[in-house]
Amino acid sequence: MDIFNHRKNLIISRYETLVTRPNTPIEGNGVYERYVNPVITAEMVPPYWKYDFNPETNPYFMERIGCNATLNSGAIKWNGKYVLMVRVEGSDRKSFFAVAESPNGIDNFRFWPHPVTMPDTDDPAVNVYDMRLTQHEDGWVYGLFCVERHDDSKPGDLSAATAACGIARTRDLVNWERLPDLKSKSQQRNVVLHPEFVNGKYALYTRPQDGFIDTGSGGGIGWGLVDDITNAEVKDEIIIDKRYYHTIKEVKNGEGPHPIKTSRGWLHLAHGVRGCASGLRYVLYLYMTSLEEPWKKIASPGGYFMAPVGEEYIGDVMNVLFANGWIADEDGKVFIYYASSDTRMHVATSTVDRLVDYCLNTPQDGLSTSESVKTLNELIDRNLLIIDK
Ligand code: BGC
Ligand code: BMA
Repeated sequence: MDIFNHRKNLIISRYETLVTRPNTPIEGNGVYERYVNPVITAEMVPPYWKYDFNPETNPYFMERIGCNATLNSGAIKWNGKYVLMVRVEGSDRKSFFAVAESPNGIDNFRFWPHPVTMPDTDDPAVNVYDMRLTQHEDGWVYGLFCVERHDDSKPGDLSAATAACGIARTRDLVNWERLPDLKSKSQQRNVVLHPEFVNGKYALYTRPQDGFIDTGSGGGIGWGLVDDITNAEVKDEIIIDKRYYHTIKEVKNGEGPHPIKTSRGWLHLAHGVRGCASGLRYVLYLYMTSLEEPWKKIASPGGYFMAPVGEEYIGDVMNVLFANGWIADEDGKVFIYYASSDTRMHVATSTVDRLVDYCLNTPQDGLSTSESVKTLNELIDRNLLIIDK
């Protein structure tokens, strides 16, 4: 067989093996189950996105367009399928959005034929990433994402950037209407649209920041109301989940996907960041807010919910778990889609009941060693009474 056909068959069969391999859960701490395989990797992007399939123009069947990573994905249940809005990053460092769907949420994810063509505003972005999908009660599906541009006020600095929240909406996940970027007093990343109107207004989880990387002196996860989503402006922001010294969210935190409505309150998934000698460490945590007043925190389990393990530590940006998508099924099962080290997508599963139990019964962070030891001793003492009998 000639090189072209030999390589073409090899690449297609490797791809098919990867996308059809079954995934199995790993019994863990009881709060959630991880899975043996990642759900989407750069190798699972269709070969016809990477290779020129014409033997005349690509006799060696060489890759023409490289894919670097598949990460931080939004998620939605769509026509009975589990659908991810994947952040695909090319080998040129540009991210774009592409839809991948699975019949069961844990394996057999396949990309739709084309990536999303996201319209620009009149101030085009250099890079877009990390879309949160919200099926809003107004009938639209919204995608909110980070829009990154060079900071032209610093012409000599090629790393100077600004971050803003891009807003677009769709009825089919294919054709998108781009709305103006969010106007607010500061730069923004990790902005998320709440699925319901609150006092007749659109409600946003925000993350005000002083600079492109620094969240600055203020801070944490914010909340603001918007009158008109087609010209969105947050005038007043309050902080609903603060950062604290010597916690998993000392340096930054940000809302993940929009919260899940439960009978006990809104269940939130977020990321927390701390600095260490090897850079920033990103972990996931949960919290809950009141059903009636989603800006009021009612549960704040201490510590992280998930942190990297094994190969999750390794990738483009080491020591990072990041999640901006989850799906709650009608039967209460929850699919948590998280990326490891800005490289690949994974799933973890749990249930609304277990996650709410986790939030309401995990001790809070007492903010000091003494408090942590006190909390630990209380559990040990209660257990020893039972175990000794
Ligand atoms: C990267 C993001 C990152 C951000 C802040 C962007 O250029 O694409 O992944 O979160 O910088 O570090
Ligand atoms: C950011 C996020 C993500 C990324 C993370 C780690 O601030 O918005 O895009 O996963 O940093 O690089």
